[in-house]
Amino acid sequence: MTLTRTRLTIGIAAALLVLVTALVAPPSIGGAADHLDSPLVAQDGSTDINDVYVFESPGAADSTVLIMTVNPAAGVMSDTTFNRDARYEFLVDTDGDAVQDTTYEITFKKTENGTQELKLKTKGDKPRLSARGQTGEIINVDGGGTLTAGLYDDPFFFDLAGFQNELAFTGDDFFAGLNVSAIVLEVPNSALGTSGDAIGVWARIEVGGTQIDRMGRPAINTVLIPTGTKNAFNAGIPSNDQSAFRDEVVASVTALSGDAAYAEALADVLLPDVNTFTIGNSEGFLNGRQLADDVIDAELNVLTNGAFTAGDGVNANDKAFSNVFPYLASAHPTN
Ligand SMILES: [Ca+2]
Ligand SMILES: [Ca+2]
Ligand SMILES: [Ca+2]
Ligand SMILES: [Ca+2]
Repeated sequence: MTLTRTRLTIGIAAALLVLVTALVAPPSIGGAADHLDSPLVAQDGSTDINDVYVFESPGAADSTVLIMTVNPAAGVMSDTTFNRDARYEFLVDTDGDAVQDTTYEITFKKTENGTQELKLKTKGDKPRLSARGQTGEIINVDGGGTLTAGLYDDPFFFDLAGFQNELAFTGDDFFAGLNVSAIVLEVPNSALGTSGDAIGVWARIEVGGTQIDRMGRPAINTVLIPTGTKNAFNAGIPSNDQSAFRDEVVASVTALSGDAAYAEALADVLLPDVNTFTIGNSEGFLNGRQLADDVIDAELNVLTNGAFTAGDGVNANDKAFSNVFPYLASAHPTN
């Protein structure tokens, strides 16, 4: 390695370390995809969105799968139940203005005999999907599709300790053995639009009319938004992202890549913070996000403008994903 490249690598590591040191506070799980990403969400895991996935159904090319996970380290640091006062929402923009045209809202009742009743309803101008059932059940959706909610293996994989140790990655998956609570909704493509259409998908959680968390792509808030702005980002809406958070994203990407012009261009891709997805397209990230996508390696590469290519050494989840609904791996044993 030349001296220049060594300096560059050290510079990137130092820049990342500055960001990480600034952004990551105890508990140490902070700094993951979107686990414990702001002071507000860290108070209650059941309203902390960890990750959002959007992908073509492996079993049915005419269907799209939407997943959100909450309760980081469920059963250890978080509860294993959903918040009965919260609205869990998947939002879908079908006309490119980063404003939702259809919202799938899931709500839960109190825990009885170990399960919670849940209800799906649709708001907006697309066909109405609705469902009612219990956590842990596979529920048929009226209007087409399938819904479930419950405890699963955390599908996110990342050498978080290595990241926090100046990118000294050892390939140790910090999330191995940990669970999350997940909501999995598979919908007919016809409910979203026409095959080939580009849509934007994100998730949000509201309690009592206040938006606690929202997320599109992984690690946008965690890595690119400064600590003092994280609650505001989570309270924001994608259609305001360019005006409200562009300066922060450009500053962070400039620090990581050393290239202000590159940062300006990338800010046009990263904001608004939605998963862009082409209906009927089976590719993964950045076309939506599939469970097995190594999004951390992809983002380390993109954010450093190709300077950091090694990845974190964790290339897959600790448990195999399934090709059938709900696609997630089963929960690890809990005590
Ligand atoms: Ca979060
Ligand atoms: Ca729209
Ligand atoms: Ca896992
Ligand atoms: Ca990786």
